[in-house]
Amino acid sequence: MAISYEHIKTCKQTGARLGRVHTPHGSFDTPVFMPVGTLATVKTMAPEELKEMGANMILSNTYHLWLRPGEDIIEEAGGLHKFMNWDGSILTDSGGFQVFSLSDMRKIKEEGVHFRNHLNGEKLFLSPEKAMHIQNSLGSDIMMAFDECPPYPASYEYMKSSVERTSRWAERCLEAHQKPDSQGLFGIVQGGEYEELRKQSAKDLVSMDFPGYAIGGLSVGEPKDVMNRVLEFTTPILPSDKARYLMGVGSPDSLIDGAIRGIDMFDCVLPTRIARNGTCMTSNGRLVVRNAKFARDFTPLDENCDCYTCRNYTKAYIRHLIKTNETLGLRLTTYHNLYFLVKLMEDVRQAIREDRLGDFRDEFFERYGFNKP
Ligand code: PRF
Ligand code: ZN
Repeated sequence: MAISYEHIKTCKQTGARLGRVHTPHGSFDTPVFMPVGTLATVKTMAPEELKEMGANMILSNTYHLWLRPGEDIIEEAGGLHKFMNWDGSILTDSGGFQVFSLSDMRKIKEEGVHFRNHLNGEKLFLSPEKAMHIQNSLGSDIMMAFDECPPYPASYEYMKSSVERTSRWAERCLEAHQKPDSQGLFGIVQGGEYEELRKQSAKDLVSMDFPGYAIGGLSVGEPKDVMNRVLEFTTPILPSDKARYLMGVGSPDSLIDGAIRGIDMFDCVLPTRIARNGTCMTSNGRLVVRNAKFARDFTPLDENCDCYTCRNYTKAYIRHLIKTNETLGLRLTTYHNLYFLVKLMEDVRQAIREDRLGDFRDEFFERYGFNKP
């Protein structure tokens, strides 16, 4: 088995899990946040910088790499790790979600999805078999099953037929996967906000015995309490000796609330995306460094942060770089935001060790401003 989950302890105050995931490219402690490198690069960051800030696992995308440069070129380079000079672990999403969020004119059929290339309009087709073939060529440590992520809200009837198809597609993914010894394939639980369908989806996938499970179809516009409720009735059905991954979730409050509900892995473009328009995550909440009020602020982005950016640069300087479109500005804010989430997850793990994640949550929410009306 390429991927294994080692459970270390459960937080007595919250039930959150401390663990370790082992992959062919090393191990990482969980709960973990995985930076997103859609096009085989975490935008503006070199691999050495990701390593230095403590990231061991990154995410990339089947759909984008299939279109550009093509999985054949990456395979010829010796796989995605070699191609991008990253020797840590890599998880690739299957392309399903990107097809649903980026392209128009898609037709979902039993065999797969017909749609148009979001770059040039060319007709394309993606199926469970094709998504497995591409991810086998990329050589990621964790591959994701090809699923459908329906929009929110979706009717119970639609969601039911979608969940059933996603289960059939998951079977086909297992069947088509060529390298189970070197790449682990995770199943993706869907079902929207419907308890019965989430349970059905989880049961279907668990019976197929994947080395890990993701929860998809959340953070698609539903209120926060819906996400929390779905996690509360879904994670207990998943086997406790396998990793659980909440897809596309990366706001600090959701990372903590997800961990409390038994999630081990998270990814999101949020920290890197907002960094590039000059928004930073700090221990006192979000800070828009572009703001005129920082023109003469010669203090760091976050006085409680010891990242490379905060040790060396001021808000006034970073604001100037961002306002003048200097690339160093994007690099400094990206570094800080990723470091902030990597460090947050370290703090979450420490709080689990000490059985005080509930207290940690309350203090963090108070400081960050999540409790304000
Ligand atoms: N499925 C897949 N990738 C995803 C999602 C999903 O449901 C989400 C939902 N937030 C993000 N990325 N395959
Ligand atoms: Zn910092």
